[in-house]
Amino acid sequence: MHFGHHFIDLSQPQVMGILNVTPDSFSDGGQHASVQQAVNHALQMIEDGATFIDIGGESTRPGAPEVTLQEELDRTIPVVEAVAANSDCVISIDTSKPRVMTEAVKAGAGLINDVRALQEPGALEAARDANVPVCLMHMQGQPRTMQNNPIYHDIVGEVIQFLMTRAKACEDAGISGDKILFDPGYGFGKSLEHNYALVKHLPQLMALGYPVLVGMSRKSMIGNLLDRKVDERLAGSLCLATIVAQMGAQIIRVHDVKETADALNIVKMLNTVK
Ligand code: 7PJ
Repeated sequence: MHFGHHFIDLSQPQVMGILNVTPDSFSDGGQHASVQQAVNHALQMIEDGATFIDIGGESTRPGAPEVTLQEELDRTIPVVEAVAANSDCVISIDTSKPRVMTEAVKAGAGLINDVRALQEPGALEAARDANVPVCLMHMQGQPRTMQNNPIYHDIVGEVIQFLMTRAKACEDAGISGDKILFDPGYGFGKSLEHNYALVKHLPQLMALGYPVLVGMSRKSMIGNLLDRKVDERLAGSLCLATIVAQMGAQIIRVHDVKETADALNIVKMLNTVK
């Protein structure tokens, strides 16, 4: 699949490293220091085996405050520019705001990753004009309140229905089907059982024919099941990454790139050995 000027072979699972550029993710050193810190982190993740670097300036954790357009531009664009200038990875911009999509792609991003699946006004048009692939993610509700008693009649069917509807909206807006990825949105308005049903039945989502991106790294679906704090979720994260890679998921979005790359290299070996 083409991501801007990069071609990435999605027949083997790829690692996407998470680069948060929210203020709480940096020690206080001002704008330049934080950009340099972000670039160093990105370069380390690339060395560790990341093909994609996902840059996000809006925290979508349950209860996180909203961020203004200017703030999000100020956080993300200098980092996109600096990572693009210093590396050869595919930069993904994690945003729902059309202006951020446009500016990030101008600055070198090759993928738009939108947890709101291009539902914000102007987002479909911005993504079409940016002419890079888009990852459409399922979410029930809004980040602030999405974990308050999420309800589904048929979790897998409803997620599939939503993503197919958004893919149709994309194609109607002029975004071709070969530029679309799907993501079931683990942790976004889902109970523990909903999340694990979406792991178990991921092959149903894969069968729709769009490449699948998944993000489960360090999430509550691990912490709540195993009673582990955020910094104790590596084993659970690797287990889930391995399971979905074995099912054929194409892109795995993680914090712990080196460890995940090891796990995925074992899956790749099993995919290739005679
Ligand atoms: C996801 C994401 C995810 C995609 C976040 C966190 C929350 N984008 N952005 N999929 N999660 N596509 O990493 O804990 O699961 S932010």
